[in-house]
Amino acid sequence: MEYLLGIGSLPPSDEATGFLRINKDKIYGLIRPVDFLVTDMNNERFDDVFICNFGYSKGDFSIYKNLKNGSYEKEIIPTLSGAIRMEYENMDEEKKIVVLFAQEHETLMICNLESNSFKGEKILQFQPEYGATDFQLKDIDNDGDLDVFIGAFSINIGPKDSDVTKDNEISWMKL
Ligand SMILES: [Ca+2]
Ligand SMILES: [Ca+2]
Repeated sequence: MEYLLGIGSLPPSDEATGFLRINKDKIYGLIRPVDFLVTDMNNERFDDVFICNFGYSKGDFSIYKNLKNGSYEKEIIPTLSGAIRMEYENMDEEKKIVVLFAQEHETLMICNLESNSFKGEKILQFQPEYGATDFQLKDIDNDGDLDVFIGAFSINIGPKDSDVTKDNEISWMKL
């Protein structure tokens, strides 16, 4: 399988001009998509796709369910802009989707499959100026439970414009 993700508008925008090409099929109308993950989430032998539609003021994290005829049906998990990265991992003996939202929401969310539909649960949230950019799930202390590394680019604004300072930060938290 070959995949190509097109962001559409690179500068901040709510234009739905992004796309994901899957071999000869295409999912159109994506709002600045920046990450995707392919998996057969309902074990029907047809791959479904999770997409981070980062957007600007609008955006979402969604699953596109494979309708087995070359088309996909979108189901929004949360309507929230800034979805930037996701991971699919075994947690508590279940496969779960973990999604990071930037764009002032600065939120880490776990999505669980309930009654054939995904529900997002917020597990961490930072200040709007946090500037989350990336994360990784690793069992850092070898206790059998995944922990999370979060990379952030925060902007601390001082009393004058000239006092703007920028810091890079990596945080580590137990999930
Ligand atoms: Ca499927
Ligand atoms: Ca651990």
